Amino acid sequence: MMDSVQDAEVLAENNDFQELLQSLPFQRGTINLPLHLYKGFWYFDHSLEAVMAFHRHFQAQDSDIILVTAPKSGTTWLKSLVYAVVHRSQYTATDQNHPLLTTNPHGVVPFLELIYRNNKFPDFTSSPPRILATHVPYFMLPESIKTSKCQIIYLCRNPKDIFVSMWHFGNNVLPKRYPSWQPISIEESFERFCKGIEMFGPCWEQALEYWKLRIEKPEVLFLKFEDLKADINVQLKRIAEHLGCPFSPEEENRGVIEDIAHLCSFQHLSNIEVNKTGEGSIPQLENSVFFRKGEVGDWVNILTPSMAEKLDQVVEQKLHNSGLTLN
Ligand code: PAP
Repeated sequence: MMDSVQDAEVLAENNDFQELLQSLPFQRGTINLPLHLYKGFWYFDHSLEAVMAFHRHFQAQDSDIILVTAPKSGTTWLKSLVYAVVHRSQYTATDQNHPLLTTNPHGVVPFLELIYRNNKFPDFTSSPPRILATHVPYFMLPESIKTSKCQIIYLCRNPKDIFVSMWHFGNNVLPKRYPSWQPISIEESFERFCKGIEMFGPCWEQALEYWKLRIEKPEVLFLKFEDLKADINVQLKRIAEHLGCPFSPEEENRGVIEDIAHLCSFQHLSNIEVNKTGEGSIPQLENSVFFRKGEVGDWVNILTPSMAEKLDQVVEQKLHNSGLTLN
């Protein structure tokens, strides 16, 4: 009975979605794939459909931990850090059986928009706390997340480094994945990025929304990639405190924080076999595509000074008087 009700709901949603899609502005984005504009943000058609199913059907639990990022802002790192912090009593960071030694971070913390891509009523069987990730703006999160006590961790990154990471990702991944994909010039790609036409973008609009929200919602912890790079131990303490599992003085003395920082470091994770040669943590992608340089300021190697200035201005105009800086 339940199945047939769900089938009917899925059918109706599919029809409504196709109608909606036809009505949305449509353009190729930063890495030259087609994107649709919905309520101020750009999505692939399949991502938008999944995001809408997630929005409608996800039932949050108070113990859930939701990680939110713009693509290429350090999602893989954040997933590994939060997983290691939350599960540290089960697996110490030096445990030879630690799941992060055999599974890519995207395999231990799944994206909600991927869970909902092929199934509008997925079975969430994992035991609490569930750690789940998404790239969506706050207003697209389901009501059940907004009204529950579940914790949200938002991670942002300098948009210039996001662009550069995205540019390399597109050039490395897309020719293999989509043989008909047409490369574009970096100038054209950059122009589109400055207009915010990137998957789940504009990233600065998303960051600003979560930045404002952190004041009224103590459930939101706001992190910056650059702060993680500058002092990972301090940020790990913030994460653990936010999640209600602060490091004890005894753990600090034993070096637990440093061990987690090392386990999840770019140097360590990127050299683990599963992350060098494994694939499929995100469908059709090699795990190695999530590890390139992991640095701050790599944009100087690819953006001209005038490009950098232009993007800084776009972002600064948007963030004006908000107290948030991303550059
Ligand atoms: P997403 O696009 O699926 O959200 P995300 O992890 O945000 O994944 O993107 C990969 C970026 O995170 C890469 O940045 P880069 O191109 O500037 O190098 C990748 O190198 C970086 N990254 C992945 N793991 C780590 C890590 N442990 N520490 C620092 N940076 C990392």
